[in-house]
Amino acid sequence: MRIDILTIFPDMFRGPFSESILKRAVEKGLVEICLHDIREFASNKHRRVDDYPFGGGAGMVMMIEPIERCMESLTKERAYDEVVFMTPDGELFDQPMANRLSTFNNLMVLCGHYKGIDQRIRDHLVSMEVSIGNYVLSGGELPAAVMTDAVVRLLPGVLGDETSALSDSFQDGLLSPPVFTRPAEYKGWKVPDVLLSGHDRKISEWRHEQSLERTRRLRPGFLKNSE
Ligand code: 6GU
Repeated sequence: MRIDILTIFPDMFRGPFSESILKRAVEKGLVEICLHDIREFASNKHRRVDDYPFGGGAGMVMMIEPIERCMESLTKERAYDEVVFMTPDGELFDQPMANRLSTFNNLMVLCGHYKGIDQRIRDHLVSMEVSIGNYVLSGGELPAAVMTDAVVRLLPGVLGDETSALSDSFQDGLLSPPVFTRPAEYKGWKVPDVLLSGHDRKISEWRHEQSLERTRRLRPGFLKNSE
């Protein structure tokens, strides 16, 4: 899979993409993450990428031209499954959406600023708008990094244990059961006996019951949708 990210702040991604699972996925060649600085596509002398809003008002608006030129340099090389614009009024990102995006070959992600991007970009150049939750962030960069993490970890071969993405919280519509490691008792706090019993069937049953109980208590909506 290849993910092209268009941003005026490419450096915001270098931290999250240079550690842990994302870093390993890139090193293994399982995903190619390409950062594109929109500013490099500004044709004017001062490399301006925003301008005053027609009709007046506060704040600057990201201009069409540099974004369109950046997109065109990419679309002439390959076809994209979706061109995503990150915005708080987009479709809410969730696990099913991450699953769908992870099946793509080429994904383009545009980071902009709410109220701050010429509407014609959204109308004509974007195929999908995504939000990561009902709160406002300063730009689409952190949301794009969040979405990228959620998608890349689903790609085959990214997680060490091939089955672990499947047993994730949310993946089967249930929250994960609690986990424990040594010591079996710490300051009188005990690990549930069943986990020490060596009885595989009982352990599976216990974990499933814990998943159900946690889901009922913490995400009752998940169960309502599947019962
Ligand atoms: Cl995608 N962008 C911004 N600026 N804020 C957000 C968001 C996106 N999703 C939640 N808040």
